[in-house]
Amino acid sequence: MRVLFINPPECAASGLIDLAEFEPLGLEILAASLPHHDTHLIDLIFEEKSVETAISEFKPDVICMGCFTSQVYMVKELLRLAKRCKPDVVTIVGGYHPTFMPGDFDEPYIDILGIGPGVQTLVEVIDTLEDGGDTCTVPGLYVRRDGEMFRTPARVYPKTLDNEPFPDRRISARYRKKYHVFGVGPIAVLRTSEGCPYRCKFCCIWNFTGGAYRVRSPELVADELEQIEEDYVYIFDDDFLFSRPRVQALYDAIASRGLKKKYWCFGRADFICDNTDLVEKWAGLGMTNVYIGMEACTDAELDALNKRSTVEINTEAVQILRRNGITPDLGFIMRPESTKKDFDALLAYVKSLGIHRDGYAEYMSLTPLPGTELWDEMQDDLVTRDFRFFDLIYPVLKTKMPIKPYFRELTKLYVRTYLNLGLFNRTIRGNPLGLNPLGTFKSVIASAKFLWKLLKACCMGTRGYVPRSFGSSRDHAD
Ligand code: B12
Ligand code: SF4
Repeated sequence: MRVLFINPPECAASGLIDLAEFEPLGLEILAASLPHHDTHLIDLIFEEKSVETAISEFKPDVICMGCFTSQVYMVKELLRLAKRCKPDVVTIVGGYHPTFMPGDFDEPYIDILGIGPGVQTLVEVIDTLEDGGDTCTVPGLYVRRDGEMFRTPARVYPKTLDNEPFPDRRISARYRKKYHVFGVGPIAVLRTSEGCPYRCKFCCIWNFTGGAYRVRSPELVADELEQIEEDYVYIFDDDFLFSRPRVQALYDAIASRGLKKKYWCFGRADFICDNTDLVEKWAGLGMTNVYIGMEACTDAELDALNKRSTVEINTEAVQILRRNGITPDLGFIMRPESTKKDFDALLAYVKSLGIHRDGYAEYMSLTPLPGTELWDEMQDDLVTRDFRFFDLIYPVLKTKMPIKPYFRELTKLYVRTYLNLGLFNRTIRGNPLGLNPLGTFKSVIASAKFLWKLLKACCMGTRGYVPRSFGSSRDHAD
């Protein structure tokens, strides 16, 4: 069968996509699982092609899209156009939003929803379609039948990722030189595990895999790395630094092959503090950046988020990374009840860490994404259900401070610690050989545009934050 994968363009209100542009790893893995079919990718982040043109060129039997929460309207619109243009094409959508909010896709132009991790599910769906069988027999789906969405039995997943194929990076070949993070690239992405053993209240990742944490064997990870041409590799595991024996085994497998690459990853502070020897080893192997979800600057807030870390541990982890020449990338979450005092305390904390000199920090507003514990708890506190605003920066929960002063404090955090001339400096100093000129240009412009958006929001509230492309369709007022 001819299967067209479409990666949607920028959808979130923050408009930050140019800051970091990655290969659509999920779609590449799905394409790799269909070796006996014709597969093709259109990445609308880089191409302004219409769905109609893509369909007339590739003539697909099936169109597949993944969907985060912020992408839901865009993905639906693209599938609506696809069905109008080719009524017999089978439209399938999977990923986070369909898994947690299947009702949002109950539309005549959507035929099938994939629930949870998609490899085995998609293989069975495509084979069934080819054989003219009934997709209602395939586990892990919602299938449109007689105008209703029919839920098939839940899927049982294998215990490891070892039988999943390596991503088919040929489908993204024509975009690969463009992939970058903050201008560093070309960068590839790699996934060695799926899911997370922790249970943070604001995170939907562990729920997406039904609580499971599945890993790929270190030797297979090294095999995949050997096939990656790029010098930079972002390890997309939700929590790469989790199990000491595994991080050691991955180090051994990669080091023994003599692979010379620069790595970025996500990791927890407690692991870094408990395993300084491994941090040192990975720094020697080429680890240049580690993103830590710091979340807060008080233990009480960390406890409330079920983060299972402390300020002392978080602070020490940043120092350990720095001692090993690794750039700390930090994420913080502002609560809706935050006051000016809380913003000031966070600013003082981040400055004490020296992030304004040689790291990155992002400040998010607590967002109850579908699939999180918060989503169930905080329905009454939402000020909007327009999912384009669920970009983790816009405060979708009722804030204690009025919206304009809230934005002023948020902007101050960004300006004082990140969105300043030091950004350019840090990009160059951190990765002198890997600079991707176009990526650097795009990320600097994206940062400037984001700063402008924040400044407008400080003066105009929500109106200043809304991109022009949204029209007047937002459902909430300041
Ligand atoms: C890399 C990344 C990005 C990249 C995008 C990379 C890309 N090209 O896809 C960037 C930086 C641009 C990004 C941006 C955002 N992201 Co992001 N991102 C991630 C991250 C860390 C990894 C994604 C990934 O590649 N995973 C690995 C691949 C293999 O998994 P996958 O794509 O999900 O695919 C699997 C399944 O979902 C499923 N599947 C996917 N598509 C399909 C299609 C079909 C037909 C089927 C059957 C199955 C299926 O099968 C695949 C294989 O198992 C995830 C965390 C995570 N664990 O996923 C967050 C995550 C997806 N992001 C998230 C969010 C909130 C955002 C932002 C809104 C804000 C932000 N600050 O990050 C923006 C929105 C962007 C937009 N355009 O609207 C949330 C989404 C939650 C939700 N409910 O939607 C996540 C889960 C992080 C989190 N902890 O909450 N992100
Ligand atoms: S926030 Fe990080 S540590 Fe917490 S559950 Fe999500 S991926 Fe795991």
